[in-house]
Amino acid sequence: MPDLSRFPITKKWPAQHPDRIQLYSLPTPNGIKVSVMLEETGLPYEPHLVRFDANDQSSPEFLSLNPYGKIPAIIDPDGPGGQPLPLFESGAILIYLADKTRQFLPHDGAQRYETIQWLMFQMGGVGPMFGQVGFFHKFAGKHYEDKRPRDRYIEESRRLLRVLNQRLSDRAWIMGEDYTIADMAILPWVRNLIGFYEAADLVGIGDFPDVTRVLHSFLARPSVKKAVNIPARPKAS
Ligand SMILES: N[C@@H](CCC(=O)N[C@@H](CS)C(=O)NCC(=O)O)C(=O)O
Repeated sequence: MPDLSRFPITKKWPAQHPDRIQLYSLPTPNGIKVSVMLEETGLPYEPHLVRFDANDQSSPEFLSLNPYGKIPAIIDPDGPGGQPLPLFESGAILIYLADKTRQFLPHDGAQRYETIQWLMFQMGGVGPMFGQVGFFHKFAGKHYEDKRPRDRYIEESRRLLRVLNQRLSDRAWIMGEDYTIADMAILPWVRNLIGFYEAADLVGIGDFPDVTRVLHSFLARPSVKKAVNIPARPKAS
């Protein structure tokens, strides 16, 4: 049985199954990406809930794994060379799990880099811009009198949606017939923009029908249906 005791995070979130991938997360768009990948690949894993309402992400134990204090993060007890591998940043985790399982990312050739290109489009564009729409529309920023920052992020988000809509206009998934980690990274953010952030009208989602078509295909997948609630949030009392 692997010994994970050298990772301080296991003091706060003990591993019941140290032979499984340890997932530290919450079902936010970045968290869901990794839960979807774990469900799709069938890798055995143990989810641990990181509660933002308790500021768990800023605890010394969590920061020992990700000094940036953001979910998701993992420890794979069976990493390269059979040694435990701690990893944060959802894009890096997706590439790692894809390489480990040889699923959802071509192993070599041009298609590999094209898939990574779209993954980076999400990491550098979709996530940060949609996230700012959330801040200025739904959270603290909605009280700001000056609407120019909000409008800037709406415009940037529309620009990203335009690119996605064009890409998807003649494709089932971002990479065509093959469902990949690029879809797993991008679609949870579209779901969040029009769902939790309630920004569908604001960004004019009706202008991007191919994005919503592919979002529905994604949400219909059994693994996705399950993953959007992993790790389970505590029941409201
Ligand atoms: N680039 C990071 C971003 C992760 C991220 O922003 N996570 C958010 C939840 S979606 C978070 O942990 N926020 C808590 C905080 O900022 O304190 C990744 O993709 O993993």
